[in-house]
Amino acid sequence: MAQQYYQKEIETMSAEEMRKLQSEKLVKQVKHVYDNVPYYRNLMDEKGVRPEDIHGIEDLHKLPFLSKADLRDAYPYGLLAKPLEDCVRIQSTSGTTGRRVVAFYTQKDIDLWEDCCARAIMAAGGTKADVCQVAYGYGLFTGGPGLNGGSHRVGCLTLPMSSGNTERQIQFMMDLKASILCCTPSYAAYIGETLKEQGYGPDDIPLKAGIFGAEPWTEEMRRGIEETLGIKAYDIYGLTETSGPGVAFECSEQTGMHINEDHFYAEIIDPETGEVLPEGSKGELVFTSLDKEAFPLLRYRTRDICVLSRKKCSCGRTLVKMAKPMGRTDDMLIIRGVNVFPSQIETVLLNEGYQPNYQIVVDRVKNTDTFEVNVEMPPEKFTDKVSDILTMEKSLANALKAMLGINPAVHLVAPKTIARSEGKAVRVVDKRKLV
Ligand code: DLL
Repeated sequence: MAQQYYQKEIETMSAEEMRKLQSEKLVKQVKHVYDNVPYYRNLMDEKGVRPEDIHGIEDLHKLPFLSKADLRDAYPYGLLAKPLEDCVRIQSTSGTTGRRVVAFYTQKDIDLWEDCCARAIMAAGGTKADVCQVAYGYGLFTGGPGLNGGSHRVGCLTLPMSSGNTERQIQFMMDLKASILCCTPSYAAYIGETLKEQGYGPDDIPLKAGIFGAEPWTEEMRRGIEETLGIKAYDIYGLTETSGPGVAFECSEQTGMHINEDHFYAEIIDPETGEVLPEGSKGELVFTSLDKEAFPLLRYRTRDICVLSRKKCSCGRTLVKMAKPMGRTDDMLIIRGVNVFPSQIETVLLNEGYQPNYQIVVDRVKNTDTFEVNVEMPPEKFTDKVSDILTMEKSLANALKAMLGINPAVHLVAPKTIARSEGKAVRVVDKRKLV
């Protein structure tokens, strides 16, 4: 396949030129943040570092880290670096108010983000002749809006489907001859299975490529999707905090994702000590947004475990590559594309009058995540009347849905039947083999 680039000059820039560009941007960005974000200014002051100490990327390690806890402390406006009147959009993660990340964008931030997604679409072979079906969720989640914007920039005919309603997805895909599908890998697999059940083989399906991300997926899953849909499946990575999808994207080589490092500088650190590790080491991925205006995070700890590589890539891009994330340093689960923390479940249980004796069981059946929460009935609520149990389960499921945004299957079990642990409680049983 002839290589297509959205911004060739940047995507194939020499390492020296890239470092120069990053350094120039970093110096400006640190000043912008120091002048406009008192929260981060305090962190810098505490560490005794001033904007004048940062002359380029070589000084990045002097800056303090930002973590999800900082985002929580500063919610909602504490990390905003532009007046609200200059902001045009928010996007957000799922979760409670406390856990929710609200990211702000100026128009320039949106432009930059959409450029990143356009690079991903063109790396997957997309051109203005393509019909791009965007089946990521639209709304607060960044998946739909991000890929939608990227698709427009490439000039594809964009089908803004959002997720769900699989029958309709298939109808539009077939009738309008969608050639690129953007959604989570588990939804792609589900769409593939449904097409197969309806009698469509890979040659009957108009798709040529898929851009799948937002959750971990394996090489086996990739092969399965590629075979069923008759496509090449590309990985895409991102997080709400840094803008959304398109922080990194795969090219035809399919050996890791190129990081859009002219916008997001990546470091790998030892999660225990914070020490910056050399290329090729496994550790926590940390991003510095080099030119975002409204919500510029410096040295943001993603909690994703990853490895970076600067090996030459056959696609011609010189952008550093990240491996598929290999897990997380926290207990966040991604279930059906939604970020779920066990502590959120615990909060609901306590609010609803239950003890925190519970276990979360996650599995993947027919490429769709299943999500069960087994909870002990407290002795004072104990009943063996089936209708009462069903009512209690339903009410707890509703409370969990309200908190998490996805529906668990709740099973109430008799008091003292969930195994007690002598060490760390095993709260999560994840049967999906994702890495
Ligand atoms: O998932 C943004 C996104 C949308 C990425 C569409 C790709 C496509 P959040 O909901 O904030 O944002 O979740 C971010 O999801 O820290 C990773 O743990 C995980 N993640 C995202 N992409 C991948 C991927 C979006 N390709 C969190 N592989 C991140 C594995 C991924 N994990």
